[in-house]
Amino acid sequence: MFLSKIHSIEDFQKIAVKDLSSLAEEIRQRITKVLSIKGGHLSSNLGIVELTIALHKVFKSPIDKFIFDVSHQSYVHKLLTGRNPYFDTIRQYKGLCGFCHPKESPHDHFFAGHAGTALSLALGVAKNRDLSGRKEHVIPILGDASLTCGLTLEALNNIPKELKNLVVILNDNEM
Ligand SMILES: Cc1ncc(C[n+]2csc(CCOP(=O)(O)OP(=O)(O)O)c2C)c(N)n1
Repeated sequence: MFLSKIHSIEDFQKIAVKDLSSLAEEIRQRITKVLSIKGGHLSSNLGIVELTIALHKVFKSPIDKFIFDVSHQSYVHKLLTGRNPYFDTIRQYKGLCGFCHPKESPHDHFFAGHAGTALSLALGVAKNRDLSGRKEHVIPILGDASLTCGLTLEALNNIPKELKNLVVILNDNEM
């Protein structure tokens, strides 16, 4: 059992690469079990398990900043950043939020919920980083639906003019 030992991102970082597929399976079971009772965005989260694990292995949250579009697909991120013990409170009164929420964790940088905001947000955050002389990564994580939003297309136009470095993750599941 790996998931029950994760109380912080540091606990996750200690897990060996060879054990990450077992962790992914535990995460899928946890999400399926809790959401079968509480409801929520099931398929979006089942579809981003390995990707979120990989992102948290490669980048160093919360210094590096993940910005999830909508953030309906952030449940795996919540489980990896110390919120597994409370995960069954998700979307309940006084429980975990169904989206990213800065009051919930230093790993959540914005309270979103609307589609199409992440790329534009990331542009602003990365510009602030550059103007402040910092070097951390800002990583927007988008679904393909985000590319139907004007705000995203506007950000795509502006990013090459404004930034030298931005890693953008597009999770294209054709849904
Ligand atoms: C402005 C706005 N319109 C509609 C919604 C409802 N909504 C929630 S998730 C979603 C689509 C998400 O698709 P995608 O970004 O491709 O991610 P996936 O769930 O497929 O991984 C929509 C339309 C929303 N959150 N915001």
